[in-house]
Amino acid sequence: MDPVNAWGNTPLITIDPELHDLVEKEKRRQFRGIELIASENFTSFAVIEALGSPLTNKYSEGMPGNRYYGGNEFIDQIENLCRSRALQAYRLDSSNWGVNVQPYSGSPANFAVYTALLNPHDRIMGLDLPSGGHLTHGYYTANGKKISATSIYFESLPYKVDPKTGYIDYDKLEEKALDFRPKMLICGGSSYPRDWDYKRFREVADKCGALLLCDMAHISGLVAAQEAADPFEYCDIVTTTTHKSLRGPRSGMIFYRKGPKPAKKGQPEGAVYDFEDRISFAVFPALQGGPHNHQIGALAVGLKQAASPAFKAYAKQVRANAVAVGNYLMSKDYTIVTGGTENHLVLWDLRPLGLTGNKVEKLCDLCSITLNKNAVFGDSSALSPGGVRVGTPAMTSRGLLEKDFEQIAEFLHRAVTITLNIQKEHGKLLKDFNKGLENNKEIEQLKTDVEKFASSFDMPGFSVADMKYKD
Ligand code: DSN
Repeated sequence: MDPVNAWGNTPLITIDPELHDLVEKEKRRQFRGIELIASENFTSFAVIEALGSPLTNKYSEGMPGNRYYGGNEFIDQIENLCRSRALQAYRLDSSNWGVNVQPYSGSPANFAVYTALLNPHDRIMGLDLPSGGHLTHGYYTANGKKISATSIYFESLPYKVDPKTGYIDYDKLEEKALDFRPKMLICGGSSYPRDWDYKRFREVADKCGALLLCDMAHISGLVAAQEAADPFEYCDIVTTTTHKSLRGPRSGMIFYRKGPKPAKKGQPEGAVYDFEDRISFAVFPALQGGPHNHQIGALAVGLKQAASPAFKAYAKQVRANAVAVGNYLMSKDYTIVTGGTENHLVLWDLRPLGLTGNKVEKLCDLCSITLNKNAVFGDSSALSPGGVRVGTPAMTSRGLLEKDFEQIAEFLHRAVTITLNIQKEHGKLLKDFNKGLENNKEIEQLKTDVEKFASSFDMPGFSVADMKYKD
């Protein structure tokens, strides 16, 4: 083979067997495990095909029709297709709403919104991380350590959930907001199992003159399928990732209002939204370079799939499956934050059992169940959170129904029982606890049962028959 073909057209397995082997191992892990991380999903073969396409080769700084590089006639069409599908997915009229599909993911999308619409040190309010909020909504620790860049460059004051009910305390939020007078109020979270009262957020935002941003990343698939309340009705800006419940590639989007502002007291007649130029300028050139065109192309495909009736059925099933997990765990007398769920996740408070999320996460990992430790309000340390988050989007993409999720909940019950037994026998200290994990027959049996169960379901995105490691 000539040098160009030898370098450029030889398959991965030949060029880099080491990396190929690791990809095959990861495919096996995904196929044989139970994936319960609430922010993860399995995307489709078509999306992966677009992600792995030569669209990755092209630079296209700027916006469609106005680029800093030549050769963008097809990239322009792809980005425009993606933008119009994004508006369609959320039933938005292009005269009132626009969308930027260039953010690399959710955190850059949020930071672009702040860069566009705030000045350094402006005040913002978002849901506190231990209450289920996201880092990028302004998190800093109880002793004032600024963790998120949002809290470094802006002044943030969190609102919280009611410690008794686990629901957002809207009255307290309003009281705090009227004192703090944020320039931006943020709704949306990472581990909040209930829907959002956007109307109430709007009222609070209006009372203190704040912009209202919704980060709908976790529930964007549910919103598209109308299986969750619609943030577009009340918010000024909506950001999202695209790989969670929306089931697309990893990427980010920013939706913004445009056109005339609704008439309001104290506002000049004929006022129009000025978000569009400010947001595109913040995404590029302020924060990002070339858009990732392979992501944008793949997102266009994911959005097309999300517009199908099958996606509506999927989103409905995601919620039904989360309810099934919550009900099963509560039937075993476990504590589920807010006593249930209205979306794709269940937040399991392990503190009444005397367990930490770390230990349960670790034990589940050993049994091929993937979930994550998660703070529960009232936790004193973010490093040792008191709960785990259980999400249903990924396994629902593999076709699992309520009865299958009851089986998953039964596996989780076994995992927690084993964790408790090990802690009782070996002690709470991690180094002692870890000894109980070695050569543990119950863990081995659970792993066998989990893998047998998981591998009986279909796998989107890649061919099981072609996998190098199947068992
Ligand atoms: N990492 C995501 C999550 O797990 O919720 C949020 O960015």
